[in-house]
Amino acid sequence: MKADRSSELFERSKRVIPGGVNSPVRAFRAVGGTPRFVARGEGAFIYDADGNRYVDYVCSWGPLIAGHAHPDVRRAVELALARGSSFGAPTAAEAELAELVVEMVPSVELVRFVSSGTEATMSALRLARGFTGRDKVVKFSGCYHGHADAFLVSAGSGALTFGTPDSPGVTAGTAGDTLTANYNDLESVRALFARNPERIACVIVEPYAGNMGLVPPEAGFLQGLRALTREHGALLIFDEVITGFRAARGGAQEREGVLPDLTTLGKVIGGGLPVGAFGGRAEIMEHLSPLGPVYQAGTLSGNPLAMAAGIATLRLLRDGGAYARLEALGARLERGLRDVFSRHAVAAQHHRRGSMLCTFFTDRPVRDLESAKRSDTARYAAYFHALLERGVWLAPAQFETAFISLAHTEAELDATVAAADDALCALEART
Ligand code: KE4
Repeated sequence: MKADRSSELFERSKRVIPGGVNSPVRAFRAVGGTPRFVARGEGAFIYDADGNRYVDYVCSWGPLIAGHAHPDVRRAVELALARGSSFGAPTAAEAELAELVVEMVPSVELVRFVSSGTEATMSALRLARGFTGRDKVVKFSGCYHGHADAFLVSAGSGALTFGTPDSPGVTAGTAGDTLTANYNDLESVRALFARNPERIACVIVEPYAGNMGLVPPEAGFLQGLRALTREHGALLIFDEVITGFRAARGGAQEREGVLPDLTTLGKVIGGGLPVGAFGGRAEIMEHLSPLGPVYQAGTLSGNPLAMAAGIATLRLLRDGGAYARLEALGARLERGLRDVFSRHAVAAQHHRRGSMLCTFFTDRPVRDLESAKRSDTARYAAYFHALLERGVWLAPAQFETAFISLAHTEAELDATVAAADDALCALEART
């Protein structure tokens, strides 16, 4: 496929934007090659600057669960825009979207809107610290919660006491308050609580880890976190920025039957416009300014255009069989890919929860970051490009998750399976 126009745009962007992109993963560095510049999206498809059409499984990294340019979302945003784009004052739309969130997400009694998932998780952490009066937080290796300093930390040498910065610019002081446990390993969490008695404010976890590839929780893991945090007086935060309104109507907490104290949301809640949110039990949320002492604010929080897109999207999900449809589509694609990979005798682990799925190129089980890292990322990169050449756009990195939307039909999924079959043939021919 031609990529001349994308190449030109990439060169032009690199002259004025670091790396030519506004978010690193878009630069294709994990898979190599020229990042495709997108001209437009329509339903399950995106079209790049050279006019090539792709079945889209990035879906803007999750938000486009209804597909690109959905007519209901377009109409809602156009109507809102005609009334003005931002007021810096409360609007009815914010109450309406908040009512939908409270209705759909089991553990949320009050919710505050922000403009990104990072803002949501950053604010939830501050609220947990303010509510408990404790400083330390626990996260998991391989889980990503946005780019706030507290989260860009990995297990330090004294893993049970200090974190070390994952990025320059994160101070040792900040990193020192972030403790890191292993996903699907309750013992690693128990040890942190034992080593830091009454100093841990919260444990934050992706209930389905979507940022080391898709790694689901093993039986009892989330329930164990719920028990441990309750036992030690710490809050449990589910980062449902990916799984919220995606894993189920009420997110992973509904599907798994585990209620956190706070939930962070993003992506789907904005239907493709910038919305993040954090919410939970009223007694916690009432510590937030202007009611309580924990400060949090935002110029464009609750932006009317973003609220309109979010309301239209959640309405499409709230009633009717959206999740049964997403489950059926996900199962069909998983079945097809498993069949193709086994016919080509390519060792892989296929993980799926609903309309989220991921293929790891490894013959061994993947249950945490260490095992995910055993995947053959070079093979994933070759598979990614072979599919891209065949009109299928997967995540341009092994440690991400693919998404299906309500705009995908059996035809697109079957075409994707056929493309994967052809791609694996081509890759075999090269070896
Ligand atoms: P944003 O600040 O990017 O809206 O959300 C941060 C965030 C928080 N929590 C979870 C579980 C997330 O997955 C994310 C962001 N996800 C990445 C994709 N893995 C966004 C894509 C990107 O960084 O460009």
